Parts: sequence; structure tokens; C-alpha cells
Amino acid sequence: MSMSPAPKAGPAVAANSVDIKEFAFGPQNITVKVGTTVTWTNDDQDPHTVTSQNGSGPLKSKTLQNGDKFQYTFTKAGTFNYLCTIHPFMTGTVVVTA
Ligand SMILES: [Cu+2]
Repeated sequence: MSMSPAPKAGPAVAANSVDIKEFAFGPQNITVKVGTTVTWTNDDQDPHTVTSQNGSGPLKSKTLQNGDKFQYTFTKAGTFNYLCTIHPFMTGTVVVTA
């Protein structure tokens, strides 16, 4: 019996902007082409981060306050999983295709 239910990930959608709202990344899973700049915007009153999982990836935002934006240009194809370090149950994925 699992202690934490698997998150219900929505289908990956083509998008280059992600809203952080009500403690979730939306869309949670996006696909972009190499060279795309993705923008995250914090619409919550609480602070959030956009941080690669395991601390090994390229996404390392500062703490985003309400209205703050974080941008990153993906230069390599791959699957980039990230989370909010303040609320690690908040997760998202960017799939970058050539
Ligand atoms: Cu958060």
C-alpha cells in the first residue's frame, strides 16, 4: 500500500507558458521544441520555485513571489522533471523535442 497516491498527470500539451496557481503547475506537462523559452508565472500569494528534480537539471529559479516570472530556454531535447522545493508535491514536466 502506497503512502502517497500517484499524481494524476494530465496529458502533455504544447505550450510555452505555465501558470503556478492553487499550488499546481498548469499545464502540468508540456511539450516544446528545442530552442523554446518557457515562462512560468506565480499567480499564487504563496511563494514557489521551479527546480529540476534531484537538483541535477537546468531549472533553478529563485523563490518566486506573487507575480514573479521565471524563464528558461531549453537547448537540448529530453524530459525535464521539476518541482517546487517549498511544496515538493507540486511537480511538472517539460518534454523537449528536436
Ligand atoms: Cu510551491
